[in-house]
Amino acid sequence: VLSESEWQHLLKLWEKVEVDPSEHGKIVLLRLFHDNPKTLEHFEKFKHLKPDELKHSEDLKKHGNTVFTALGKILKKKGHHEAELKPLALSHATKHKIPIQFLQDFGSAFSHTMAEKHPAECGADTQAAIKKFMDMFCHDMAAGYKEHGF
Ligand code: 89R
Repeated sequence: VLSESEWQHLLKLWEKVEVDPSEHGKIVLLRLFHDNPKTLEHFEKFKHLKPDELKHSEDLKKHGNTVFTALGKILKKKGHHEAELKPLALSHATKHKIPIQFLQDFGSAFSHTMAEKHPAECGADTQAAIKKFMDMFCHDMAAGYKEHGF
């Protein structure tokens, strides 16, 4: 469970992210594909692109926006995100078949990207809050996965 001050740190960071969610989403996804190339294999629309094409893909920006818009909606619920997570757990477990480990890798890529892009908003307190939030997200997604037998 996150404290009110931890949520406030995250919401303050998110104000920076929201200036350009597609660019933030793209950078985090590129980092994820680099750190764990298996994650890229799940994307029919990206897996055949060359590294340079991927880097400049408008479609990847679009997907970055999709992911970050969803993540922002979840974050703003400050833990009361059951309604938002339900469909996401369903699609990622049964349709996309994404292992929970990949969600954890996403959390690391997200945290590293934020520390790099927004050092002023990413002090030790905020970094700890990011980790807690991502752990909570993965834990709750895993519970949703279990309901669907994945
Ligand atoms: C894969 C994490 C995450 C991770 C996919 C992964 C794309 C929000 C991976 C398409 C794939 C593949 C698709 C299909 C997809 O379907 O619910 O169009 N994700 C779609 O062919 C996350 C996280 C969030 C998130 C969404 C939304 C959609 C979607 C919204 C569209 C609607 C739907 C966690 C931060 C594996 C590489 C909020 C990860 F690596 F992190 F585990 N998605 N996705 N995703 Fe995915």
